[in-house]
Amino acid sequence: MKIEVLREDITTLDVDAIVNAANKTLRGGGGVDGAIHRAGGKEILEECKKIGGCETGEAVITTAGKMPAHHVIHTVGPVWNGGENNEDELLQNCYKNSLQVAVEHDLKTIAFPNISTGVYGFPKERAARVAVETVEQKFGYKPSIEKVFFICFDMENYDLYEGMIKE
Ligand code: AR6
Repeated sequence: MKIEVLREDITTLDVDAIVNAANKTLRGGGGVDGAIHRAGGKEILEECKKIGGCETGEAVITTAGKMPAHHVIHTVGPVWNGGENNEDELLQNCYKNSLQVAVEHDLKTIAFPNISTGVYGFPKERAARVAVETVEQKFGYKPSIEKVFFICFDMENYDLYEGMIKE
């Protein structure tokens, strides 16, 4: 079971599942959510509509449509609100519940974007720490996952994750 940090557009990856930093409506949006819906096509939105919505910290799975990945796991990150409003725990839940969904579907490879660090304003270093710690802990219990990719779109996140993984 390995962790790899990549600086890529998540929509191009050929993995079992890419994770989407969605919103509660699951109807698409900007950032990585917009990129995923654009690249995957309308099938994703159709499945999302059937699911209905998703609470913060929870995760649901759909097809990846036209993208090389096989599935999209949609999770809803917390909106940063000063740091004393359960943001860390909710972000942790995003990673835990996405991994849980992957395991339930017997998926081996999963790629995460830097959830909540764009529009939702979560400080990048703190978010990276939560992401890495959560995934590393979870590894011990989840043998069916072989590889987790942290996909960093900007150089700041890439450097943060590279540093933490080396630790
Ligand atoms: N591949 C990988 N990462 C990306 C890509 C991409 N193609 N595009 C952006 N990122 P954000 P959030 C990075 O804002 O903060 C949406 O409107 C980006 O650089 O996409 O969780 C939803 O509908 C950043 O590091 O998600 C919600 O309303 C990271 O993805 C809201 O934004 C997350 O930034 C969610 O906000």
